Amino acid sequence: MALNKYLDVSPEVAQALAAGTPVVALESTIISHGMPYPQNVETALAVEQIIRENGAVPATIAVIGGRLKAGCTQADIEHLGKAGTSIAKASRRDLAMLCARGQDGATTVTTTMIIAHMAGIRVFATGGIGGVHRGAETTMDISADLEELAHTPVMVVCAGAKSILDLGLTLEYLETHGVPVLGFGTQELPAFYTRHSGFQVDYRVDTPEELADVFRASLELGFPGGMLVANPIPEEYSMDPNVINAAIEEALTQAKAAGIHGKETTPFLLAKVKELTGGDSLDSNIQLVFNNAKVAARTAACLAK
Ligand code: PSU
Ligand code: MN
Repeated sequence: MALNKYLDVSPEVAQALAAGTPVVALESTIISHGMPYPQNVETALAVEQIIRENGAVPATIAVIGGRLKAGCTQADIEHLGKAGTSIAKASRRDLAMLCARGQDGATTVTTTMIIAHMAGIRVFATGGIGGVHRGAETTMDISADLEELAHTPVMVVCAGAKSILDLGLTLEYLETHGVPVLGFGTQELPAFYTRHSGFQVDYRVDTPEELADVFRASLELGFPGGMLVANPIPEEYSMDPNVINAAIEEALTQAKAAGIHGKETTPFLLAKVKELTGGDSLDSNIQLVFNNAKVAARTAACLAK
């Protein structure tokens, strides 16, 4: 297969793809912008290990020196983790610039999907996706992640979306753009730190086998888009909704007062929520990513059969 001129697939990932071994993509904005050092690096490496334990090969995705990496080395992950927010947060519109200039970029859900698809990777695990922001009816702040889900055939396993977003409008947008939203073991959209949002998803699916069957059917139908799997945080790690919602409200107020906009909004809100809840939200965040990695690896394994 002729791969893209800017793409580097790591030897291990290339070998797995050639052999039909399951592979799971992982994003890197969660490393650079989503968590502090050194927990970000520890978590990224632990997630790779969980994917291996569940029968798949991990492919952490990033842009390094203008090269689209499908399969980062441990040194790449440490670099992304240490550099943190000094690395560009790379969405679809940033990729050409980073490639042309030979620069580094941390990939969001959007660009991780793009690069995974270029490499031939079907399943991707993360924490949370971007969505329609609260107040989007005037700010028009809608994450490019939703558009990418409509256009790129990769299954994204997340823990739902944080209520820094308007979850109802996010679901409406996904419906309009033809993106199936599957609840894993639930009919309710989970709200990242908590298992409940009050919003219903399209379908409840209870096993990785069934997730693989639905995604295979979508590919066989020739649909260009992806699929969103919403996997609730395990009960024992979920947060008190009152605590987390109060932190989110306060973070939104501070973002507005500080005039934060554009690509800074999501990292600002995530950092504030973390600050306001002490270490608790970080612990929950790490655990839900582990949980998503497990489901993604098992689904990739079923898809590879
Ligand atoms: N939501 C989270 N954690 C994250 C992100 C979102 O709970 O780390 C990151 C992901 O990389 C996602 C990006 O793709 O933020 C969305 O940014 P924006 O809202 O600017 O599209
Ligand atoms: Mn935005």
